[in-house]
Amino acid sequence: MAANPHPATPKKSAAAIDPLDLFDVRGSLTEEERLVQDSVARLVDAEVLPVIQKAFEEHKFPRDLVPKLAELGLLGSSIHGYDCAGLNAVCYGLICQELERGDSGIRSFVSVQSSLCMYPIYAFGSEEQKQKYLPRMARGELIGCFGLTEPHGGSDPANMKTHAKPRGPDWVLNGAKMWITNGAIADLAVVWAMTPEGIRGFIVEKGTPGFSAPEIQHKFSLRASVTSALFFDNVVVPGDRVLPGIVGLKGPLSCLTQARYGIAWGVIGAAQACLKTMLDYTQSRTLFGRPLAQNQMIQVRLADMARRITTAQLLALQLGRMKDAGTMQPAHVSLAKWNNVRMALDIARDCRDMLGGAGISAEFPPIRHMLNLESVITYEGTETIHQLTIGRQLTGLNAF
Ligand code: TGC
Ligand code: FAD
Repeated sequence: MAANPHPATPKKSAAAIDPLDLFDVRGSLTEEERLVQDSVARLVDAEVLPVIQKAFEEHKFPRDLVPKLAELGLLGSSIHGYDCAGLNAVCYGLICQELERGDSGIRSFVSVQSSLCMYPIYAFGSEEQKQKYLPRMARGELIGCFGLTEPHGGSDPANMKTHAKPRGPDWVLNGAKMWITNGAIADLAVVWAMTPEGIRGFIVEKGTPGFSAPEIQHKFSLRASVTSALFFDNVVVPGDRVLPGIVGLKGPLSCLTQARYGIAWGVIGAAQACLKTMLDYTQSRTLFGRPLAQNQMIQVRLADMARRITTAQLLALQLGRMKDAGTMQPAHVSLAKWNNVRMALDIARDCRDMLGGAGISAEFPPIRHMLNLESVITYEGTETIHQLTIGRQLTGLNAF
């Protein structure tokens, strides 16, 4: 028999390509980075996914997770010394990604503890402050929060009303902060206040007279995370609780750069969780005599999600490599936060729709991720703030 002149191209098994990692970002990771990702993934599968739906429905942060997060070294994981893990930026990104595959609220807890409370103490604190707070925060014995946003407008923190006046060796703090993650459960708050010299950071401990942190109830988003107001009524802060290493808006903004970096990775996890749900669901649901997945429109929508997740993954990995190389700038972080959160929110909304009526049930994760991502697109700089940051970078003109 004559040989077939057109033999079928040998097909590579489709199983060799991970639908949630089409361009094999994992193949570009070091062994340590893969180990970190795998250990956090196991924690999320074993400890977060079984409890998160109930926690979200009950509007309750699953606090039992804190010692487990600490045990894995996930609190202040990028800090060197002070009982912290000293991992690189890509590892921190992967930690955020896996945690947010579980829920944005759990990633938020770790973002705030690590990037917004431990980081400023590490970067701008005295040696005594670092020794006093960082090891206990790494062990999860102390919980921190970060007070920058004020009720009259968070996008423009330069227009800050909360102020601190010197009185002898101490400071007297007055004002209010709004929408503060971890506030009501925090043992300490890093609070930014206007002083005669400019904006400065203060460590305010729970129980200080005149300081209160009531929880904000009735949220439809980040329900498994604690969000609070902070009030300061003539709060006396001892002189050794001011962060000595920074004066000016650059202080809080550089903390935001750390946290926004983690968010750019984190939201990939939320999007992956939504796409995974749909890959399973569209295979098993039969409509018009065929699986939902066997419709061109459905495949186009799934393909578009995979395309957007892939570009977000490549952006995050390059951002992480730049951060580790010391070349990352705030505008890079703005672009990644904007692109990746928009990607995840659009995907979560589309997945919610493709589930039909079932999409409004807590039984399927997309609506929970979608509602969470409505906060994530607002906090750490709204989408507009990041667009204007890129615009300013491109044109050299300030449109804020
Ligand atoms: P601008 O003149 O641009 O900057 C003042 C100084 O800061 C420096 N700088 C930065 N440094 C580090 N990282 C950044 N991202 C920085 N952006 C600016 C800048 O070089 C300058 O330094 P210097 O030495 O010249 O003084 O300040 P601006 O008043 O024009 O404001 C710019 C703008 C609008 C981008 C900024 O105000 C902003 O980012 N607004 C958004 C505020 C925001 O994101 N708030 C977030 C609150 S925290 C939060 O949401 C936590 S949610 C956590 C969770 O649960 O996960
Ligand atoms: P505003 O600043 O009032 O903005 C309102 C609208 O105006 C937005 O759409 C914005 O994009 C738009 N806008 C603003 N300026 C311009 C402009 N120049 N041109 C065009 N449009 C503009 N803050 C903390 O300090 N610590 C925390 O831990 C923290 N956790 C949070 C947790 C949650 C769940 C949420 C929802 C928020 C949290 N925030 C926290 C606050 C968050 O950072 C702010 O909500 C955010 O920065 C926006 O501020 P705002 O809500 O006051 O909105």
